Amino acid sequence: MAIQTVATTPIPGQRPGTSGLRKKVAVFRQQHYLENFVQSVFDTLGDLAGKTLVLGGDGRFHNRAAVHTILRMAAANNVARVLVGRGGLLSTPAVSCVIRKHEALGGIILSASHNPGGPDGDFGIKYNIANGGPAPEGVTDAIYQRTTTIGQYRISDDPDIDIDRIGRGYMEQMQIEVIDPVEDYAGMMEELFDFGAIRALFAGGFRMCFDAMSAISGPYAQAILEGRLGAPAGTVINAVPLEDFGGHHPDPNPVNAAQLIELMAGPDAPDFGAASDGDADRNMIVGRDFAVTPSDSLAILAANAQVAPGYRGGIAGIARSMPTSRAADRVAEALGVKLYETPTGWKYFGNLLDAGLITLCGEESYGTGSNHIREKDGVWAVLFWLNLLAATGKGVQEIVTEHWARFGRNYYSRHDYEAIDAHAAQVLMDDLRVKLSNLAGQELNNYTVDFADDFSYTDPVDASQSAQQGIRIVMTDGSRIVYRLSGTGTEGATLRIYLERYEADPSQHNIPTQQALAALIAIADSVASIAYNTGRSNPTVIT
Ligand code: VG1
Ligand code: CO
Repeated sequence: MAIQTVATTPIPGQRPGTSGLRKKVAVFRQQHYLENFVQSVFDTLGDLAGKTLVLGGDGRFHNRAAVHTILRMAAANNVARVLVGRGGLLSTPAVSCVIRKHEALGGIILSASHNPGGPDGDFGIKYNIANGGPAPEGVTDAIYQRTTTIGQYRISDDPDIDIDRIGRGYMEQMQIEVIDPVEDYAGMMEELFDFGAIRALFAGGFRMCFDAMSAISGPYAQAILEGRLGAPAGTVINAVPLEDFGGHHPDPNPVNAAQLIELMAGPDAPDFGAASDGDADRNMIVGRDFAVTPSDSLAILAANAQVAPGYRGGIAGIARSMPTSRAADRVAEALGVKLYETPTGWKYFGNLLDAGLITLCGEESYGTGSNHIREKDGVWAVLFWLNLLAATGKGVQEIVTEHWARFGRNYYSRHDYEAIDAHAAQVLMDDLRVKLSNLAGQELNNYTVDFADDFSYTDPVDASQSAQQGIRIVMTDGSRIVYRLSGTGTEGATLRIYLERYEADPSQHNIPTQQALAALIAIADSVASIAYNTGRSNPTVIT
């Protein structure tokens, strides 16, 4: 069979965002679209002879077709070996795990993560480097530059190999190994957590519901919870990954995981609830009629890390994305370790983890993880919570309220204005930037502005710089408003407003969140003239 060299021309707009290149499925199905991007990745990587790559995706519509195309392109670009998950499936954390375990050069993940799927939904592609983590900006910039000059791509016309059967095959000179998507990952979880204690918890009648939202966490959660940990069958709901996620929006927050939230609020609620997203790197933790905010979850896991065998040696440091609440900062202080504040997106944690500066990290967007891999990890976070519940014998709400009593509570909420006009969003952000220098010292709604700036970050390891990472208005009491535009959306622009207020007094820890933040919400609206600029009087989603 022959390797074809196909002439192509650059396609505009192939710049990766917060987490890879995400577009509507229809865009990805355009002629040469996927091929141009994949060839640009290969060109950026250089000589691939002798190298191993990992390949898999979250099973959304177009996953299978894309896997076959990428295999044929890898074979034509001299890749020595590809490890592909059976059925073309691998969760994002599993790709990270497999890259590291098998010392691959990197991996290609097919997913648009928390974005909806199906023929009218979104598709995405992301390159991860040898540490198992998302390619840093230097690499994604180089890939993007290549997409602007590309003139041809290479592809084999060998027949597709069977990716539904574990085993080895060849395409051209390239070896393709179809692997069990769950095995390596599940083995790693067993080393990190006290499976004996969690097994005993389930054996004692503890009940949980894990909502996989018809996405890729299902097979992992089933194999680990119902398989290795003995949880009753049916513990995992919506467990089969579907191409359109069964119509679910696989973004685990109280709005989208309404089925789980309703169950957890009902009279016969299980003890513990959890959900994950399209590619299984996010997690939502729920107690009986009680959702844990992701920022609190990070702080609580950090404060209690020693319950898990994998973290008994202690924590080197903690990192959180800038808009994530400062709950973890107080834990870091109590532990006497450093807290790092990074831009939004998991790629910024990679250097800190590689250098051993941090052990745990997280984002407000339902992402939590550690140095075990280089991606956020939904099932890992759920197992960590199970380990904590088993070790303490306490309930979710009890653990959280005790944490607040000890450290204070960071009231926190994110307001998203989705699919607004892209130009209007840009105008709003530009206007805000102009206002920044005059805000300090101003009295707004009983708050005094301490400082206002546009967050920029210098990586402490390689000194790389990232500017314009979110506009923040910080009050003298530490309360904050942060404005950012999403880098994962595929329609117009999405404006995210993050709101945070600290409350030390335990007698004030039971105010409904939106009420506790009402004054800040009003300030956020008036400073940015949101209604005027976007034509919207209310956010699309409040989490
Ligand atoms: C969002 C989240 C961010 C997360 C990213 C990828 O990005 O805010 O915290 O890292 O999604 O998550 P943005 O730019 O839309 O705010 V996933 O699970 O979609 O890969
Ligand atoms: Co995700």
